[in-house]
Amino acid sequence: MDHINPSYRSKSRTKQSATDIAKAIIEGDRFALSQAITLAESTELSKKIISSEIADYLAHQSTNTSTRIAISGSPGVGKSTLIESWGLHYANKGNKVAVLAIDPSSSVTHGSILGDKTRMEELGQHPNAYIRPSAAGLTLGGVHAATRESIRLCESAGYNIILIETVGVGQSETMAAEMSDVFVLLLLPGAGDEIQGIKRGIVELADIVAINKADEDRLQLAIESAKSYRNALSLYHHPIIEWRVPVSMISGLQSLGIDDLSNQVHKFCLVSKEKGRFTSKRIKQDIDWLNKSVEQEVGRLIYNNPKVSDQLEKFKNHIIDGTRSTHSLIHELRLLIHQIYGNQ
Ligand SMILES: Nc1nc2c(ncn2[C@@H]2O[C@H](COP(=O)(O)OP(=O)(O)OP(=O)(O)O)[C@@H](O)[C@H]2O)c(=O)[nH]1
Ligand SMILES: [Mg+2]
Repeated sequence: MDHINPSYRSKSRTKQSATDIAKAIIEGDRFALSQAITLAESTELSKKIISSEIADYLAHQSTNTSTRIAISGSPGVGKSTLIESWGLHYANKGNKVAVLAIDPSSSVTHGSILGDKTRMEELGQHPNAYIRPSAAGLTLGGVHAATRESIRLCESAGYNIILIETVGVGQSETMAAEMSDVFVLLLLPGAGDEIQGIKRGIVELADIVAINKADEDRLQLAIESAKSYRNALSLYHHPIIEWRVPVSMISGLQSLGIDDLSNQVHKFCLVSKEKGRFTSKRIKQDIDWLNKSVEQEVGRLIYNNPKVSDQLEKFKNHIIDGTRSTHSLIHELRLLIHQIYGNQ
């Protein structure tokens, strides 16, 4: 069960300092962990400040040897069902498993992993597991930032297996790749041209491919698709030259092939560590994120500048009535921005 930190629990919410919350997280208090994730998801300035203080406190404290695994694939491919059986597999071996979702659609659907929790019923009750529903109402950048911070917070709380489910197609896969150590792509048994249904770029993100639902009457089809995916992937070079992307067959529903999948993740991390890529990839991910955040923030500031936004509105009308070329409008806008912020 959770540890209860008396100094943390005895204080009312408003009196809890960032240090109280951070200490409670380290002691394994799930409530404090959830509270810190909620703070990380907040757009309120005062909450952002507390969230940053917690993060800073934990940055000095946390020593972890976690594995961040992204699980991706088309809607309905069986990601949540796999996370239930894979998560249980890890949790039963004594690992602490955290499940997070990257859900850019959550502002519309209000957190679809909540629905998925029903597919993770047993895992949700396991003492070694923590499932965090996706936050609703965040912007794309907000989802990215909150998920990254949630990963860190879970690791500080001692979770060493982080399973990240991508929800929806497109943006969430890229985001997951930008914050995971291993990217697992799930595909369905089907003809070789199934690969066309998945964006080529997404296949190229994969470190491990698994043909899911390889059970019952789909088994034969799965064997054939595994073969054709292996052929297709043999033409492609993984960023780690020594790594050949494995294609395995699994069934999340019947817990088949889960050992094999865990072994592949383990092997991939070993190779990645041997090549010195594991840590350097995490550092690169953090630096890329820092750069991206600056771009977003600068963009937002410029966009919200009344001189720019007024001009932008006028320019939109020029596009609607067809009186000016977009090319020249962009040029004029660029000049205006340089005029306001200095031409460097
Ligand atoms: N036969 C079979 N069915 C499966 C398997 N895994 C999942 N399913 C079924 O496929 C459907 C979708 O499963 P989910 O786990 O919700 O799939 P998902 O990828 O998380 O779906 P989204 O979150 O909506 O993108 C459910 O009806 C599952 O019972 C499997 O290994 N074998
Ligand atoms: Mg799901």
